[in-house]
Amino acid sequence: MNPKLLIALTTALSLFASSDAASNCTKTNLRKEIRDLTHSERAALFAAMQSVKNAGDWGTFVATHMRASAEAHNTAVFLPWHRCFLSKFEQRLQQVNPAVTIPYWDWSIDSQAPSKSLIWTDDYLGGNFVTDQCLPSGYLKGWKNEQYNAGTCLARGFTVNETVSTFAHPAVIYGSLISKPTPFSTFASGLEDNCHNIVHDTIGNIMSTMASPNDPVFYFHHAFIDKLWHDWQAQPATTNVNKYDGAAWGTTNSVNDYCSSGCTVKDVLSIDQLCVVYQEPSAFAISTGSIDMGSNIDNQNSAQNGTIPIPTSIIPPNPVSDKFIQNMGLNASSIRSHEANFKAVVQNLNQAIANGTNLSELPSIHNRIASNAQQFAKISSLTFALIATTMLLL
Ligand SMILES: [Cu+2]
Repeated sequence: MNPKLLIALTTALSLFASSDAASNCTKTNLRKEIRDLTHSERAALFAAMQSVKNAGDWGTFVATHMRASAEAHNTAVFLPWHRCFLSKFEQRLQQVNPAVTIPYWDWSIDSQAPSKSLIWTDDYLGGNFVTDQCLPSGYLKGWKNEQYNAGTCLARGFTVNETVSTFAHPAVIYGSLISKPTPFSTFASGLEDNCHNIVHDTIGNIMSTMASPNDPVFYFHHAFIDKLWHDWQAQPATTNVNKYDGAAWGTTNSVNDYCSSGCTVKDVLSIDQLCVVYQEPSAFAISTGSIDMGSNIDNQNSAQNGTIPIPTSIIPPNPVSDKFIQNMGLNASSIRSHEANFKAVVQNLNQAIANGTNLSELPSIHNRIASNAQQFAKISSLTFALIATTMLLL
């Protein structure tokens, strides 16, 4: 390659990288919505996962999570423990392929009909929520569980419950959870109980146990939970990034708390410390979902997934099953009261919709679209800088 071109490329790329993660990062772990990975990025991701599995290390992560059952759930360290866990797992994938990062699954895009998501196809995670048979095709073909029910098929149980619950709608997540000024523990316990649990419970099978990291969707789900924490931390005009407390669980906590996933809380409070950057979902990713995001996207929805109903009002998630609460050793009364509050928030929102508020007019959705536009502008300015520098040097 022409050395001048190389310098131009390096300059432009370093300008781009330095605008994102913390300045002491040698590389940025850009985490994208899973539907925004290219075909070759997906192939590289699942190849790295297969390699970690073949090397015998997959089960080590499952075991770490199982040991942390009481420590890392329904406690103040829930969010930092899992942020650290994801980072360690990402580092393990990067030992196989340094270019791989963990994508997140923005299940709020699919919230009104999660079993119809594009991610349950062979290009992504495969499906098999009809039987308990091993996945017959796709990247995870024939995968077996480790550490718990070891040797049984990796399977999902959507239809076991007959009624597939909805997940939290983005208008509710962004409008009522992310943008509300609350103590950390109020936010974190609401996020865990109202948004996080039902995804595990609804997907079912191994995902509704503490051995859930057996299913790669665990990592994509938790990356989204981690992104939502970051979204809350990044709210303008707040100091949310430094917030951490245990009041909601009646415990005294400090940022010196240690997480058995391998980090001290203060070392993971900001995703900058892990050199992670979350990219907002593209219009394409949003268009594949089952939420009401405005007429253009509704039309794309109908074209792509004729069977997905577009709601005229938001359907709140079902309460998680008693079995799930038992399996996970959780606190039923705390969960039930969070669920009741959340249902009331959804009912208020539905009332607003009935009174003429268009879902696409909600501030949350505008924010996300504006944020996509900003990213586009950033990438455009990178392209411009690249072209300009190249032309100067040639
Ligand atoms: Cu967990």
